[in-house]
Amino acid sequence: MKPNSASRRDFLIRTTTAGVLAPLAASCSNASDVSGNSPPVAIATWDNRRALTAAWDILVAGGYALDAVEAGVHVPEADPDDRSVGLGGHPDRDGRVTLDSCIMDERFRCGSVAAIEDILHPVSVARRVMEVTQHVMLAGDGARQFAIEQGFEPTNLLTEQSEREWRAWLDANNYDPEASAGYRPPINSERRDMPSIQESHDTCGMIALDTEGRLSGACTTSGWAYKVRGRVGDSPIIGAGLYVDGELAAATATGHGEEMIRAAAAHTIIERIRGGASPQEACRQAVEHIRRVTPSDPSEVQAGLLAVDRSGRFGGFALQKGFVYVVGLPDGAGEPDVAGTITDSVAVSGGTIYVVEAPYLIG
Ligand code: SD4
Repeated sequence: MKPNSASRRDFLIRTTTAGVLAPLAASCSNASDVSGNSPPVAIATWDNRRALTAAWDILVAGGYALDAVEAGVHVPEADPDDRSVGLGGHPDRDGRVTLDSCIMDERFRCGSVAAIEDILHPVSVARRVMEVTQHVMLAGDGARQFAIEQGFEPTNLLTEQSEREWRAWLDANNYDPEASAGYRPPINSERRDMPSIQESHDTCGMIALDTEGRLSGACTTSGWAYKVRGRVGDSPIIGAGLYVDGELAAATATGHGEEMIRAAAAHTIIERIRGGASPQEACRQAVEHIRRVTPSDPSEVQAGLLAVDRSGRFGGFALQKGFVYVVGLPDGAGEPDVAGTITDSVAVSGGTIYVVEAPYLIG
C-alpha cells in the first residue's frame, strides 16, 4: 500500500454533495500537456500494458475514449501468444475458437458479439453492431455473417500451439469438461500461463476517460478454455463484463464469467458509485456481492473488477489474490494513491502506466 498522496487526491477528486462526480476543472496545471479539459485515465485488466499503451497514445493526443479502448483491445486480439483473447485463444471443447466482445460509449450506446468465430477483431464487429444496426448483441453464425457483410475477412484463429494443447486436453479429458478435474479454468490462469507477469497480457477489459470527459469501455476474450460449445461468458454481456454510464463511471470485469453474469458485476459497481461509493469501494462491494451469491465455493472462483469515474478516480478489487491491473495516468499526476500495491511502472508518451496488484477478499 502506498502512502496517501494529498496532491493526487486533490488533482483527481471533485465531488458534489450528492456524491456525483463532476469533471475536472480546465485549469488543472497537471493536464497542461494534453488537449481538452480533463486529464485522461485508462485502466485495463491484467498486465495488458501494451494494450493500454495503444489506448493511451490516442488519449494523450486528445482522441476519443471509444477509439482508444477499441485500439487498445486490438493488441491482445491480434497477439497469438495471448491465450485468452482472439488469435491463439483457447478453443472450445470442439476445437473452435469462439470470441466474446463488447463496447460501450458515453451515451449508453453499446454493441456486442458473442461466440463469434473466424474474426480477428470482434470488438470492431461489436462497434459496427452499435453503429449500423438497431441491435445491441449478435451471436454465433449470425454475428460472423454480419461481420463478413461489413467487410471483415474470415481468419483462422486456431494456432498450431492452441490446437496441440486442445488435442492434449481432449486425450486427457475424453471430451467431458464437466467430469474432468480442473475443468473450471484455474484462478488467475491469465497470470500463470505466462512466462512472466511483465509479458502477460490477457483477457482484456479496458475503460477510459478522455480529455473531453467522455467515458468508454471495451471487453474482449476467447473465454473459458475448452468450454462447452455455445457457452457465452460475461465479456459480451452489457452490465456483467462491462458497463458505462457516461454521466458517472465505467466498470469492467474479468475472471469466471458465470459469476459476473449472476451478479451483474459491472452494473453493480456503477450503482454503488451512484449511491456514493468511490470506484475503489464500489469494486470491493461488488466483489463481496459476488462472494455472497455464488453457488460455488468462493475460494474456487475469481473475479477481478475495475472502475473509473468521470473525475478520474479509479479502483480495482478482486475476490482472490493474484489479480493485477494496469492504469495509465498523465504526466504531473504523480504516483497514484492506490489500494493494493504498485509493482511496476513504465513511462509512456505524456504519462506513466502503473501495474497494480489489486487488493482482494480471500487470500
Ligand atoms: C469469461 N470472464 O469468459 C471471461 C474470462 C476471463 O480472464 O475474464 N478471463 O468468463
